[in-house]
Amino acid sequence: MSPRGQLILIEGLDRSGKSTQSSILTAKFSKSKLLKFPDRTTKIGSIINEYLTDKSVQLSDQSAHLLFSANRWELNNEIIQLLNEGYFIILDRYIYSGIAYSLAKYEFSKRNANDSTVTSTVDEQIGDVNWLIGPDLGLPKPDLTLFLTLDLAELSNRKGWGEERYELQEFQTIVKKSFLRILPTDTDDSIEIVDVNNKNIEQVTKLIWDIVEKKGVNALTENPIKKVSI
Ligand code: 2DT
Ligand code: MG
Repeated sequence: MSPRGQLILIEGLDRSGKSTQSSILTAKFSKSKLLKFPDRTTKIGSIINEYLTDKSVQLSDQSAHLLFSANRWELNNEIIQLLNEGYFIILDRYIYSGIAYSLAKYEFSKRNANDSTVTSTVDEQIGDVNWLIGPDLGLPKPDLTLFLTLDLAELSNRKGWGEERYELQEFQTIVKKSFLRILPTDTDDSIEIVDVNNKNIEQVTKLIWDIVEKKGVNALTENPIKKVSI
């Protein structure tokens, strides 16, 4: 088989600049494609879009979680095919957003649960990382994952904030903690944390490109496509 393109994931909090950086990174490769998750243009993506933009839409946390994963599976074959055709694929969010946001919902509802209620409405699966990763097992694993992080104070000043479900300061604080808890940076050297505090777009672009070069994900590879596993 001829060498394949590489799969690069940019994760981060809302408004951390990940969409901007994903586009810039995509343009650095002559043969590349940017995929954004959730992909709101698919069948399942349209349900997710309704759920995110209309707070009256009711879905159990488990169903929402599974829909986000199913939305990735909708693109599975396309991702594999493009990589094998030599495309570099840049992902704007993917599996770690899936786990971190669901986990954050669990922490958030636990924190806000009224102590006087007899039964908790918190769904235990949503607090269980093993359950959360389950539906994503077997998806193509990124060759490199960059997690863009910044202080919550800086984040809340950025524009476009607060329009969708999840865009609450308190919730984002928990999302950040969840990401830092689930990203296996100690054991998995394909995952890097990028601190974007007090950095402009060009500076972050340079930081990202330096890592991409250092990790050798800027060139075609003979390595087989990895799969998400535990
Ligand atoms: P954007 O603001 O990037 O469009 O994301 N999310 C995303 C999940 O809860 N689970 C997932 O698997 C993914 C990919 C993060 C919209 C929101 O969807 C959340 C923010
Ligand atoms: Mg958003």
